[in-house]
Amino acid sequence: ARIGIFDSGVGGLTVQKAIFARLPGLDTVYLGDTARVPYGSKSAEVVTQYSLRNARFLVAREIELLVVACNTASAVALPALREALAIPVLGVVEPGARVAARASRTGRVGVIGTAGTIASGAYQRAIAAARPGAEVVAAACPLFVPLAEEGWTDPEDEVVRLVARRYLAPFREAAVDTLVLGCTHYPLLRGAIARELPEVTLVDSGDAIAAEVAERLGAAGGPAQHRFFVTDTPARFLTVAERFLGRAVERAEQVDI
Ligand code: DGN
Repeated sequence: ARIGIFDSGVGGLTVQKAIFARLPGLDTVYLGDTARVPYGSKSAEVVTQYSLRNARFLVAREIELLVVACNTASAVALPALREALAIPVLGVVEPGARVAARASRTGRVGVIGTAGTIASGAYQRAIAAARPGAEVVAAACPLFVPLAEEGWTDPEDEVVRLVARRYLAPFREAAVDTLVLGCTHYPLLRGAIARELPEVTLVDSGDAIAAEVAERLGAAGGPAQHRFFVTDTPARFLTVAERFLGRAVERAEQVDI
């Protein structure tokens, strides 16, 4: 089986990493829209337009399932993608919300993401639907994205600690017991987030969607083929990829979509 994965850039490789871990024999085609990143600060209309383009590119590569790895795109573009495509489309929001709803003991659940993801209210609605009566606290943490790409993720680093403390203070005050990492980049900052919220269960939405893909497709026979496409020149993507994917990406093809 072959699936398509798209993201606004390199971040979706954390989702791909989670899919690799569960389904090592699955063929994947990854598209990072590196020419148009970031999506997190753009309007829902424009993110939807970019998402449709990404999806059409991948569908032409004979995929049987589309994974929207980008939380921002999942939050705003899923209905349009499902309407436009004839194959199943999975986004990260619903799986992440369901895992969090199940994991929480108190029903006080936090979610962090880009400005676009949080403003859409998609996680807040999905958590409330999965757990009626849940109290959801949400905050955008946009500076986590450049920190992760820059490789500033060490929980002991002074800058990382200050940024994390400032963003995560509302969750401490609200005494959430579960926090959804609702952005592709945040798993890299897991240690720093855990340092600020030591008692809180952290839910990786990438891991949650990987579990759902595994459930749908079952184990695939290897050896798997992986192809990577980007919309900017590949140099920066290739440099940053290993930190997100946990293994080097040797080749990515630039495409104009
Ligand atoms: N991939 C985006 C997300 O998960 O929301 C983060 C990067 C961005 O576009 N700002």
